[in-house]
Amino acid sequence: MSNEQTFIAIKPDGVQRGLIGPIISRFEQRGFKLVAMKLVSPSRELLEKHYSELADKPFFPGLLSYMLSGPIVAMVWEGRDVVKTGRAILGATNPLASAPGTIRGDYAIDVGRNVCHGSDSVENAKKEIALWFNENEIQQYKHSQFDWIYEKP
Ligand code: IDP
Ligand code: MG
Repeated sequence: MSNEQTFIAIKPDGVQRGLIGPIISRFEQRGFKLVAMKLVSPSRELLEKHYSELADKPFFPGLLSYMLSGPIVAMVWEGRDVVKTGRAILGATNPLASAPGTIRGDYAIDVGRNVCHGSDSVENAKKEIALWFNENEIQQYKHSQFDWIYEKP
């Protein structure tokens, strides 16, 4: 399927450190299609929902303060296998374990300042996209490069 979608976010440290362009470029240059993007300051309630699976973790309060510390670039990227491949582009959760060439492996050191977020499954991607975006914020268009990126639709 070339229309799989994932939720990718540039966290407050990524925005403040001038990494919006480089992070977007990695997804663009790989061939994925941007279908939604906004610079947002999410509410605590939204972030509690977004990270609900981590509510019991000792780092949860710190994670919420981190995510509330400045604006976030929220995006939806579309393309074949984009959920799994998006995670590979991001690198491991702990940047010290991320391979060079990944976003976290090139731009981050601490797990609590790992500059980006990406959905970890197709199911969670659907939930996260619905949490962060209204349906009318998701664009539908043909990517001009489509036939140069995919052998078969
Ligand atoms: P992921 O972002 O790679 O999917 P998750 O396990 O879902 O990783 O954790 C969500 C976020 O919580 C991480 O990206 C990171 O910012 C933060 N986090 C995870 N583990 C730790 C930790 O041990 N200390 C501090 N922050 C953590
Ligand atoms: Mg996660």
